Amino acid sequence: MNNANIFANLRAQFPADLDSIAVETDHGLHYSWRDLERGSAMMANLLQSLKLPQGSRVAVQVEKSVEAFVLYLATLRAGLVFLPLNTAYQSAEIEYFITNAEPAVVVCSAKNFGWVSKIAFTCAAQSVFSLNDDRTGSLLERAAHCSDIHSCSRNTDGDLAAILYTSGTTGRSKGAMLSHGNMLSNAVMLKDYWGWQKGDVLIHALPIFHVHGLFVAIHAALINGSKMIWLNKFDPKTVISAMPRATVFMGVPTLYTRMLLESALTKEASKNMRLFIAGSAPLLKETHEEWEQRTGHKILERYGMSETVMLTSNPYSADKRFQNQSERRAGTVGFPLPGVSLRIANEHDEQLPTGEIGGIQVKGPNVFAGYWRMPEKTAEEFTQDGFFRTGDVGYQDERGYVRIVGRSKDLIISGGYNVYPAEIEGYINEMVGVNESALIGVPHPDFGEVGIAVIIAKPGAALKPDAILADLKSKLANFKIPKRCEIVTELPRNTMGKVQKNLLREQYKSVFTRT
Ligand code: MLC
Ligand code: AMP
Repeated sequence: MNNANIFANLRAQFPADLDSIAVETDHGLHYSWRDLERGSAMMANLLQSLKLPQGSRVAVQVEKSVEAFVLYLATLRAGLVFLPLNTAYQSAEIEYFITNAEPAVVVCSAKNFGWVSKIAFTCAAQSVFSLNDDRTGSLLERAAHCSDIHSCSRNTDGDLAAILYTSGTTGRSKGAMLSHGNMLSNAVMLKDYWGWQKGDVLIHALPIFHVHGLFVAIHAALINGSKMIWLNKFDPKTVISAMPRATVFMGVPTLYTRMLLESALTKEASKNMRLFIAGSAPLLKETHEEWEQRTGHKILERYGMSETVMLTSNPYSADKRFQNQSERRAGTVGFPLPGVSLRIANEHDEQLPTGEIGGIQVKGPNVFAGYWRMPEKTAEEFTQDGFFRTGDVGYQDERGYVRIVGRSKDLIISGGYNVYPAEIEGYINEMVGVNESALIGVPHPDFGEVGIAVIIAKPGAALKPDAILADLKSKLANFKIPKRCEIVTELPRNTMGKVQKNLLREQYKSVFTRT
């Protein structure tokens, strides 16, 4: 029987010449395919020496580095479950994830080792290692003593490979459980759908704790045996200067708008590039058009989520069989990918006619099994006939292109990161002198959308916006901090007494975009 372990399948596509370059960093380091093979074997042997039960979680909150990527491969290879955490998360957030997921192993930056290990050992973690972005830390020291030969764990399609926490509508994050089969089926299909070719080189400039940078980008490069130009942090100038040596780039819309501000972005600079892919947040039509004008390339926009990996995509190539469907259309996220069933449904989960707006529901081998230890929440998100309710709202036009027009989930997507208002409102409402708050998302030229907190004070209380923001900053990841705080005397409400966030969004919509 074939081994469904995703590492085994990615490894099978490494080039025959293992000494050729697999990863080149912006610091001038080169890693061969053999380095990835040996490094992941040593770390996998270290993890296996801990004799952990099947399904044990390895929680990782470290700065982006090639070694952190190798740790991801090693975890898969050892048959354990990878649990990546955003580096911006602070102690209360990390405490929640570790308490909820009960990882057996935690890997963190040396600078955070004190407080992270305290939380981890309180939650019965067996080992805590450090890993820094300068190739130091106890993980590498310990792995250096392990064998560089390792036989990959055997897994079935349904075995758990990763847990990705996505923020919850009630303020508590849910761990989306992704299996080897979910991720492998998506990677195999995208290799074909996006026309990956021999000689492709990917510029990797995204964080590696979310679906986009960790799964879509890394799996695509590895399954095609393609080299990656690896940037630990996104910098528009560095990406543009790497384009003559690369062919594929993936980014959230903010990365594209930031590159458009650079005069070095020209047709000449991008002439070696084959494909620019965008996703994780809506790409404005203007950005799509300006990019085409400046570079001659039409960005390919696709749509996905933590629970499902990739769901829809604009077409890669002009396929003559489908004359109406071969164009990358701005403002759309394209077609359901092969193997993905997508329907636009009403509140009774019934399919709506073409062109009508409804909830986007999906089914397919890429769709997750459920939320970690939340069977009721999982049941709520699936329909009777097994479709997953994405919480996104849209329609399919007469040619079949999907357009996302809104979200039924109260969510702000800022620079590609998700911010759930309920979580932030919960923190604000606990502050002394606060009566009530509402967090809304408004357009922003750099991040696409950002949060504004609209707050009512308790009678007699004098609230200071700066103090509120500083307090939030001391507790929450930086991207969740509202970019502005407004103190008001009342909030608009409907007849049921519910705050009408749509009216607030309308009122504040031009705060950041007014020139
Ligand atoms: C940083 N800041 C943000 C922010 N990122 N504010 C709002 N939203 C964001 N996304 C703020 C910080 O709080 C800080 O504020 C200031 O900006 C500078 O911080 P920084 O760390 O130096 O920022 P920078 O490196 O410029 O980061 C911006 C970014 C980054 C756009 C490069 O946010 C990023 O990499 N985004 C990509 C996210 C991503 O990969 N999403 C994929 C999800 S997967 P202050 O006040 O403290 O100075 C998914 C599924 C799918 O959605 O379909 O793909
Ligand atoms: P996450 O939970 O971080 O995986 O975020 C997934 C959400 O990002 C989706 O449910 C969508 O709301 C949003 N998203 C992803 N890609 C796109 C896109 N191309 N256009 C609009 N929204 C997107």
